Amino acid sequence: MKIERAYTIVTAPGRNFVTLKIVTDEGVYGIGDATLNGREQAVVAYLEEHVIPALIGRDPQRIEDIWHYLYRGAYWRRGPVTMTAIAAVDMALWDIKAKVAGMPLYQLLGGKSRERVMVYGHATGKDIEACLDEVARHVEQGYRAVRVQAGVPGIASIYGVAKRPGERYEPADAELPAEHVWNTAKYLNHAPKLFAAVRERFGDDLYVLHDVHHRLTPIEAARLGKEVEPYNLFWLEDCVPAENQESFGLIRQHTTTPLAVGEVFNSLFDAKALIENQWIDYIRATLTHAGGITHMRRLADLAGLYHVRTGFHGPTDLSPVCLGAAIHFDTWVPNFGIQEYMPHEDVTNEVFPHDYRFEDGHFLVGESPGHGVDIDETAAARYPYRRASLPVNRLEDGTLWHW
Ligand code: KDG
Ligand code: MG
Repeated sequence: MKIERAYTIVTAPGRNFVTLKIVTDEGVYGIGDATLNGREQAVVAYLEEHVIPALIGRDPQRIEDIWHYLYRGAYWRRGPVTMTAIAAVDMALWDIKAKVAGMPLYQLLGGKSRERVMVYGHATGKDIEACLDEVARHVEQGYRAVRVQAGVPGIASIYGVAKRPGERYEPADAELPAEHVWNTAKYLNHAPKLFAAVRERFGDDLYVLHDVHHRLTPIEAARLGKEVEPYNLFWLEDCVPAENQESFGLIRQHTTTPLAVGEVFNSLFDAKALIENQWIDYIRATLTHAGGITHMRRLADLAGLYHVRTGFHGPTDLSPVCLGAAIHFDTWVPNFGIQEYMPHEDVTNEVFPHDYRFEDGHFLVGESPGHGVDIDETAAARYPYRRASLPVNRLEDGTLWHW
């Protein structure tokens, strides 16, 4: 079997997505998600200029060799653009292998470790009351785990909270980055009140998560973690930027609040010290941005040795192709923790038909051969790419901060 053709499909059904399609001389094809939010065309160029020409004629069944060819062979290792491109190839090749084997992907990985995959949804509100109403809506829909984010008095716009209900909290239509203004003191004084209110109204059984989105220093994160211990969070996510893995060592000394990090990681090496020192509890890197199934399997195995569990990133800026493949991975991986789930818009689902199902706060994996997600190229062509940017964050004096 040989790779005959490969091409990228860029489409914006609700927001931008990049998909790589690899077609074999036997007519079997596979698809991989290559979406890097706000940097979509950089991955397209990397794939079209440097990766696709080197794939033509290769045996698509040699997934491991192709992975190393693209990783080591490039000389320039790692980085989000490179690793997203490699991930898309890897995901498409696993799709092909599973289709050829006539098996759903989870069977090739080693079979089911669980019957269903627990997810967490996003409850967001302009204030605590509005956020609680959103939590209630999720609980009614069967969610067992909910991420809570609420507006903070005195901060005009904040990560995870949309200006108006039903809107996105990160504008997908901003050609250039919107500017937000941040105040750590106001946030730190307010955040514990949100968790207290959630526990007060929903009791102890709900799994409660929160995303700090990289905004604190290590000692500030330590204070927050310690202060919110009575509310028993499932996790505190991205409490500091993670370039310094040692930061988590400092935070860990001060708090038993479980820590999650890694949605911007693109390789095992971003997480090696975090895992080996047991500074974190959940690793959030996911298939599309961290080298695909081949690499994430290694990362998850390393994590498992140190009691670190998976908690894959699953925002709407990853396509249903990533989510579908992730659900197979989650169904298999022994050290599964939780899967993030932000429902895609109907137009997105129309372009990406899939066989996974959401039911009662969980995903159920599909049984069709491959990863179970396809792309309708005719529908995709109706939604042309539009440049879109993530926001930036500044302190009140204008200093650029972490968004
Ligand atoms: O592209 C950036 C988003 O994926 C990110 O802001 C979402 O933090 C996020 C999350 O936890 O889903
Ligand atoms: Mg996050």
